[in-house]
Amino acid sequence: MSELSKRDRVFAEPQAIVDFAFTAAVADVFPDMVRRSIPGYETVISQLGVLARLYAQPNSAIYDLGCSLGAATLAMASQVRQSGVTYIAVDNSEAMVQRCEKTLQRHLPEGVFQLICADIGDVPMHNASVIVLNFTLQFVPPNQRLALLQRCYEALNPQGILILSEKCQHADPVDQSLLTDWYLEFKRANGYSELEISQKRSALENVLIPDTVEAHHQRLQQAGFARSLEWFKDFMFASIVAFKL
Ligand code: GEK
Repeated sequence: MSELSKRDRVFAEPQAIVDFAFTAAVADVFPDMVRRSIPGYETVISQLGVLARLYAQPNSAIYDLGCSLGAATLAMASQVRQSGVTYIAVDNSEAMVQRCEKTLQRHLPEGVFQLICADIGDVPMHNASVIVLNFTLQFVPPNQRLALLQRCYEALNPQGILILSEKCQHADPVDQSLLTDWYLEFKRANGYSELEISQKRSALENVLIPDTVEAHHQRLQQAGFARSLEWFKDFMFASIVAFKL
């Protein structure tokens, strides 16, 4: 079995629950973890390539914020045809960045990408045509989210886009409860045990803080984006494209 297809057993054994972190143990099984935990993850990744292909501008930068192992960067780089595009992938987990570097080096020509191990709040951004926050904003403390989106907006060139994918919360409690039940069944169907599901849920409780889709649209507007459009939804996982005019 290749390193990329290792089975996620991070929460398989009973353990003292601490806040979830992107450790080496998580990075080692990450492709399996996201595939079995985020409905539609593979579809979102491949469509990021399609959207980047449409909106990338020649001689601009494409940012992948919270890049993990670089799946979004690779999908975009395989589709974009515009010349002079640089891919800037950022993550603050050393374990992720170490593994991501090997992958990007294997698949992309030298000089086409920069990989930065840092907090996305600290990375200067400019001349961007596409910025991706693929399931990352949900891990940023809520009181820092607007400032980050404002920085994304400032960094984008006119006609640039931000792609924001998130686990969302539903305002209606009945909808929220139905979707939660369906999502739990999705995890069971993907082979996670009740113990794995409940231990991971507790570990994520203070770390992954979801907003409603409406709150995302509102915040994007507040950050300056003229228009935002939800283009993907699978249970409570949604992806939005926000446009800078
Ligand atoms: C993918 N986008 O495969 N600064 C930098 N990185 C951060 C920060 C931060 N403040 N907060 C979290 N991260 C990826 C999947 S995973 C989503 C993204 C998930 C990083 C964190 O280290 C992790 O690698 C990533 O954001 C979130 O398309 O695991 O549900």
